[in-house]
Amino acid sequence: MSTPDCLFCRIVAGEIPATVVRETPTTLAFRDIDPKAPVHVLVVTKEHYADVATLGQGDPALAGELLATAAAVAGDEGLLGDGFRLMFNTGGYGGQEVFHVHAHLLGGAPLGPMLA
Ligand code: DGP
Repeated sequence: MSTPDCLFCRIVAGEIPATVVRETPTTLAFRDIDPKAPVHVLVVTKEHYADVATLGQGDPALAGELLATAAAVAGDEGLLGDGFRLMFNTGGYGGQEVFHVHAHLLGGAPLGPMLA
């Protein structure tokens, strides 16, 4: 089910343009509008879940489909050899700004340690 005032639901619905790099029946991958790495793709479920905790508990199979899409995009973008980062900002302390579950797929250059 989609949520009308959710930004990523509107991207999934095609109401807001995005550079889509992969689509499956249940997931969508598109480039981040403000990339933090040479490759920065967001992978979302088409169905609205607020965050990865809600998704993981509510529909673990769908969470797996999101991961499969992220892995496929990593392959498409040539990231499997050198590696990449896949992360879910979750909630206020996690720095989440858009409350529709999304994985950040980052790569294309050394990213450094996550927690320095
Ligand atoms: P987060 O802090 O994890 O909720 O990250 C939200 C990301 O969404 C952030 O990296 C910027 C990206 N973003 C925000 N608005 C848009 C948009 O309209 N289009 C696209 N493609 N990305 C967006």
